[in-house]
Amino acid sequence: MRTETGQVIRLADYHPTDFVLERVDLTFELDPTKTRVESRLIFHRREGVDKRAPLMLDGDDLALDGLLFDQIEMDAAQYTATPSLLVIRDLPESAPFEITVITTINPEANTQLMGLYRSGGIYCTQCEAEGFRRITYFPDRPDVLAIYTVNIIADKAANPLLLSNGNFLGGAGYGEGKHFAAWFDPHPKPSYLFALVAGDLGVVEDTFTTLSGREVALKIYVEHGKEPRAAYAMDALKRSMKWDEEVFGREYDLDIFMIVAVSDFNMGAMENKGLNIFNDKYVLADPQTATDADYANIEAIIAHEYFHNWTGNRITCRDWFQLCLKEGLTVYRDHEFSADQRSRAVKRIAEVRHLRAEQFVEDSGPLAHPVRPASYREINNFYTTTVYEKGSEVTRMIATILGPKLFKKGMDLYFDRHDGEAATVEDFVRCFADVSGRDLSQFSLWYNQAGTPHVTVTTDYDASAKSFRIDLEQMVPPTPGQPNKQPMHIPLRFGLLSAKGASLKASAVEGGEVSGDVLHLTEQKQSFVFKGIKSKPVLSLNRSFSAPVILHFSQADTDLALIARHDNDLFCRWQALTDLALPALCADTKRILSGETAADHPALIEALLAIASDDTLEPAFRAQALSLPSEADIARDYGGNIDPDAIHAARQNLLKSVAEKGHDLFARLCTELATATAYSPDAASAGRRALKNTALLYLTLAEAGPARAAEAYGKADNMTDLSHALTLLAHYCPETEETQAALANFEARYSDNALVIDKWFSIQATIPGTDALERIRTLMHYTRYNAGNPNRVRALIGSFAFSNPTGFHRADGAAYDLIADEILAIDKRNPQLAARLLTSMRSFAMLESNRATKARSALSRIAAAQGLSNDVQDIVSRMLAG
Ligand code: B3K
Ligand code: ZN
Repeated sequence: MRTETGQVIRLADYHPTDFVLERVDLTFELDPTKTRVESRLIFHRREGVDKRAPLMLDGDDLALDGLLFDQIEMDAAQYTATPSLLVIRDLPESAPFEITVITTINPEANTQLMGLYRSGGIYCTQCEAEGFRRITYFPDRPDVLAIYTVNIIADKAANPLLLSNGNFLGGAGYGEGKHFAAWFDPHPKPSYLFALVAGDLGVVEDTFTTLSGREVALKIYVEHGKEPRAAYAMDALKRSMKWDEEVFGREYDLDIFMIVAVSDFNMGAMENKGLNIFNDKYVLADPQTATDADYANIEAIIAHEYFHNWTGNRITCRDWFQLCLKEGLTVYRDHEFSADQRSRAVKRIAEVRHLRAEQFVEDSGPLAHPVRPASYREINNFYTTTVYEKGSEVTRMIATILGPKLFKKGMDLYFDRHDGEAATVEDFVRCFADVSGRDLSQFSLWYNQAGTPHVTVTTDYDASAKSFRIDLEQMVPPTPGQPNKQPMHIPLRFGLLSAKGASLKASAVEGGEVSGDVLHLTEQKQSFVFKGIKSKPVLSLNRSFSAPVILHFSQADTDLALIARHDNDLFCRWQALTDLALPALCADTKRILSGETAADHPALIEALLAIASDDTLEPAFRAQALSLPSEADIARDYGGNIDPDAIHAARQNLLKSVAEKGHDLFARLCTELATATAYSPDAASAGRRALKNTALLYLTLAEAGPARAAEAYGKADNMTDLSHALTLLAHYCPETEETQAALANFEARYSDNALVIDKWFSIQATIPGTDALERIRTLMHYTRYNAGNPNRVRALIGSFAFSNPTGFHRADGAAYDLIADEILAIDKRNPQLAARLLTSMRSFAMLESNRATKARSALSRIAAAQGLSNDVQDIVSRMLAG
């Protein structure tokens, strides 16, 4: 809705509704432009509430077509209806009563993709967070739980399929070519979990037998002809259902579980009870069209939405401030699932890379907010990496502090105690405090204090006393609205290594709490002293990234090299390589800026190649180790006054040096890892492909020509290899004939597959350099680009703005102008998409001053535009204020 000034909603103002909603009975008569919605609601006044208090129902862009009280038309004097609110007065003091609300809505015109809309001829809904109020007037908040019956009436030929939440009750003909279906969901739910789908789709069917022996029908609906591409999603769903039973003791609770894939969707997917709706990008896969990364994403998102059935649906959130209660916890669960299905260490490294690239950036900029915010103007702007990923890390820290047994006990208590309720973060934390007897009040600061804590580490070895001391000091930086912070409870896993890399036994005898291999930093400054350490040890700290903090620890390069070679924590081995590489890359950036050439880094390169050639390590890990810190990683470490061109040059230089020194090794890896067997998406095969393709990247660089990549493009028999080869050609040999030929070949081959053409868009959108902008302009006019489809926009404009530092931040600021124009145009149709795109500029203040000034003026132009959505207005004003 376009509101002039976004109202601020505060957690402190929470109070329950005046009326309790008991039952919801919805009837939809579907029509592309005039869908009639009749909603019968049974309410009673909550005990103790003022007898004259009116019933207030939320709306968004609605017109009231009829209002009945106990089946009788209401007197107009008894209510007031505006597009955003229906107020009904003079209602019974305590007896239950029925209100019938009739609205007519236009799904075809719904370009916001919130509420009921049409995508490719399919009716579908998206109600989280506040989309249900675009369908009918309703107490549209997550603490209003009710039991729903849904009747759907629609033209039978166009909509053979009529779906909603819960179990199917029955259906029949309805005359005039129409038919109807009725659905009943026995589980009380908030309106944001409501869903309806109607249309003509193909289906993939299977069944799952739960631990207690109930058979559940599984159905995945996709466009006709795409059924074979839903097989992997079905397999991931069954594995998710089994895993949740085995690891969390959670069984599914309806007779049927359905997933529908649609092509116009603002996000990845939505966990509507029993009827998940997915962006088709996260359902459809086959070896010819999906990459290993696509398969891994599908597995993770199918799991995530399924896991919401317990963490989100059975136990929901009291209010939107508690969003992390379902999202952070469910991300933690899907991370654990993927870690169990794949390689735990490699998964953890990928998670941390993502956390740092997205959440750490958010947490250090103008949009920083606590995992549980205290206020918001637009809730859709809080589906952030802080709520999701940092929320997951906070859950992980609870598991680290309590240990696996107590964590499980706490989760079980949470499920027992709060099933069927709308809960709070306090409810959740209390379960862990109750089972462990631990005081978690300081720990709870993680939910309320924004900003990534910095932990400074110094160590001292006293040879005569044979004691080793670790001194830690924490600092949580100021963030918008929170100038002063209190010390947090930071659990740091650690280990001590001997000079030969062997693990040393260590238990502290003085200082802060140490439990097992976890140091508990709880004060601003704290020391931990270990006795009986016979020789100077090397400290491996924050193992498996047990706490989402920034460590400042000047470890000697020799110590880092030792950790990289010998630590038994693979995450720390990867981290040590990163800690060797980042300072080198930052120093080279400075050299390049002052007109010098970059330095040689023999020790770093040797450490990288030692890992690359170690056949005892899993290939996926070796691939991760070989992929140097990204340009964005370097920019973060650089700390401010960022010149993306210099960073790019420094990184390219190091890549080339590694490529030259490792040429023979990379050639060997490319040959050895080229498999003759059929493609399989499993993690081990994907890891081998990742290492082979990383080796190919270095070979392409070393040989400075398109031959290798062009050959790989020609030979590729799966999308992972094909899109990688195309990326190498486009990014490293852009002006060559081979590249032009491959781009044209790819386009022609996949012209009928929008999801694959999205890859073609993003590969081209991320070609480094100032020319990128012209390329974007050209591609925007390409017939297969569609500014109304979020996937297309994200593939082209999103990839450019988020993932092409040299192209997007070109010094003349021209790309900022383009993005501002696009944001303003998209905002008129789809505010959520526009607001998300806008966050690509959240770190503009870190750029060198010329670019920062140009970015600021583009942002000011957005802020000054007329008729901005609440979504964009909220983000742009916070960015400019920060
Ligand atoms: N719960 C949804 C996200 C809804 C976003 C609304 N703007 C998907 C998920 O996190 O599982
Ligand atoms: Zn979620």
